[in-house]
Formats: sequence, C-alpha cells, structure tokens
Amino acid sequence: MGPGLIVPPIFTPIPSAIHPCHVEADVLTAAWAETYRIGSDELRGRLVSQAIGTFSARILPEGREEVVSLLADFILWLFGVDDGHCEEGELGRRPGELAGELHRLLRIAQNPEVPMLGDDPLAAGLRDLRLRVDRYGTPGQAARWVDALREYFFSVVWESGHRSAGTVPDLNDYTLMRIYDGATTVVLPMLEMGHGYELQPHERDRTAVRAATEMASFIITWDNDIFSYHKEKKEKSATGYYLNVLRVLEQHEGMTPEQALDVAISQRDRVMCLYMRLTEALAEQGSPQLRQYLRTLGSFIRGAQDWGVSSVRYTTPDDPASMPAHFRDTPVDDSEEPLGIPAVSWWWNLLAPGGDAHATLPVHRTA
Ligand code: 3E9
Ligand code: MG
Ligand code: MG
Ligand code: MG
Ligand code: MG
Ligand code: MG
Repeated sequence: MGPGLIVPPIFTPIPSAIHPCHVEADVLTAAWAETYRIGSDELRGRLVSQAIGTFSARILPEGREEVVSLLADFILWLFGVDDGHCEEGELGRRPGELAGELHRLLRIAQNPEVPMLGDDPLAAGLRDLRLRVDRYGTPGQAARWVDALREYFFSVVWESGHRSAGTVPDLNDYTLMRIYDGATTVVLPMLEMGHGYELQPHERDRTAVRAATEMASFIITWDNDIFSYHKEKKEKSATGYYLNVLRVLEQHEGMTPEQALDVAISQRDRVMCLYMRLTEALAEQGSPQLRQYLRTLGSFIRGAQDWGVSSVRYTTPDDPASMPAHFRDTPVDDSEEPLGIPAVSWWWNLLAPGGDAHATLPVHRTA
C-alpha cells in the first residue's frame, strides 16, 4: 500500500507499566483461544500472535494475575466478535441478524446454563468468562458486565447499519458510537475485579466520574483510530468498508488523511488535558476505591497506547505501518475550549464554577 500515513509521537502524561506475568499471559491466552476454538482457524492464528495477554498485563500492571488472564481472554473473545462477526463476517452487513445473534450471546452471559448455542465456540468461551467473572467479581459487577456488553452490542449493530449501507456517520454520531463500539466500557468491571474492590454507585454514577470514564473511552478509541488506520485502510480491499475518525473527517470535512490525522490528534490532546485536570480534582475528593479506579483507568489509556504502537495487529510487519518510536510529554494542542461535538461538549462544563467536579460528595463509605 506504499509508505502511507506517518504517525508522529503522541502525547501521554501517564507512565508506562506492565505486570510481570505478561509473557505467561500471552501463552495462557493463546491456549484459551485454542481450547474454546475462538474464531476461524485463520482469525485465531492471527489473534494469538497479537500479544493480547501483554495488553491485559499493561491494563492491570499491579492487578491480580488471575484477572489479568481473565481480561486477556475476554479481549481476545471481543476480537472474535468484533473481527469475526462484525468487521470480517457476513453478519456485520446484516444488522437485524447481528442483533439476534448478539442477543443470544447476551443470554449466555446472563445465564450460562441455558441450553442455547450448544456448538458455538464464542458461546462456550463466554460461558467460561462468566464463571470467572462470578469467581473474581461481585454480583453487581457481573450484572454491570452484562449491561456493558449490551451497550457494546447495541453500538456495533448501529455500526453495521452504516457498513451495510456503505455510509460514514458524521462526527457527532461517530463520537457517540465510538464511546461504546471500541468495547472500552465492557472492560471497566474487570478493572475493579483486578484489584478486588467495588466502586460504589454514588461515586461511579456521579456525572463527573462517568464523564472521566467517557473521556478515557474517547482517548483510547481515538488513539486506536490513529494507530489502526494503516491496518483498517488495508482491510478495506478485503472487506469493502472501514470506519475510524480519520475517515469521518475525510468524508465530512473534505480533509486529506494528513489533515485528518492532525485534527484527530488535536482532539485527543484536548480531551487528554481535560481528563488529567478532571481526574486530579476527582481524586482529591474521592474514596480510596475511586482513586484506585482512576489509577487503573490511566493504565488502561497508557496500556492501549503501548500495545497499539507495538502489537503486530497494527504494525503489520508484512506491510509496515509507520508508528512512532516514543511518546511525547506535551500536547500539540492544549486549548481548554470545548470540542465542537455536541454529544460531549458538556464535558468542559464540569470544571467550570458550579460544575459537577466541584460538588461535595456524600459521606464516603469505607468498605
Ligand atoms: C476496538 O475497535 C474493538 C474492540 C473489540 C477491541 C477490544 C479491545 C478492548 C476491549 C480494549 C479497548 C481497546 C481498543 C479500542 C484498542 P476497532 O477499531 O475495531 O479495533 P481494531 O483493533 O480493529 O482497530
Ligand atoms: Mg509478552
Ligand atoms: Mg470494530
Ligand atoms: Mg476492528
Ligand atoms: Mg426471534
Ligand atoms: Mg481500529
């Protein structure tokens, strides 16, 4: 495909870290994928080479080893759905049928004992994941995991509507879709399980905390769009379709790929600056559980960056992507002005006088 787009060093203020079990995590996840026969033989062969255990070890650098392994298997499973069904499979162009299949899988996640999808590898893998979620999480965390799967599934059905029609959503719709279809929210309950605590609803559901979580999803998925652009554009010749923020900006704003890359970097830099200010304010007021949650959210962002520039999933050695060799410690764009994206521009109100980031919390429980 030629030299393609040159991705410059990206701003990150979050330090790099990795769990010492990362090598074993890669081995265990490859074995799990074989045991459950996740994806076609061809897809599975690719997935087990992509250092997904290492990715998980970066998300939970100080977490419980069993949960590093659980999260790795779950991410591999998610790619079994996202690559196997949605982006490369037949169902990805049939939103109605995709919705049906994803609902059936959701039933397995909720009630692993139901006699459904008896010979479906993704269902078998999901049964195992649910049993381990029950082992390492609380009933509330298991329920939120199922709910988060539903919101992820809902968004990939929306995405498949665009894929089947060959259309590209506008920036506002894309932003809203991407908060969910990057599968970031399904990972959140496992961030808690990794450290054996439960974030209480009065903190988790507070507007400013939800906003911080959404900002993390934005940063992770914008970074993914930047790092996966080479892979995704290449895949277009096989699948006929691809979608990321660069394509949205090219299509709707008439930008060249280089201009779209600059704008996407500027957008994620501005959200990263806001995220840092907001999470600092929240950590000052929050419980020990909230502070742990925010630290792990940071590891999720940084882990996705470190993995994104290094995994063969994105570097594609046969036709190498031009990835940055390091990250930068200052933003290209440090503007405190809201992005002109209505679905998320309210994030910038939280730190303004009277915004939710300054609200006094009710008395903390110290469980
Ligand atoms: C990401 O979007 C799709 C998810 C299913 C990836 C699984 C990863 C996670 C749950 C952690 C979040 C990490 C990210 C978003 C890298 P997309 O663009 O289809 O991913 P791709 O790898 O194909 O670029
Ligand atoms: Mg490794
Ligand atoms: Mg996808
Ligand atoms: Mg993809
Ligand atoms: Mg039916
Ligand atoms: Mg991508």
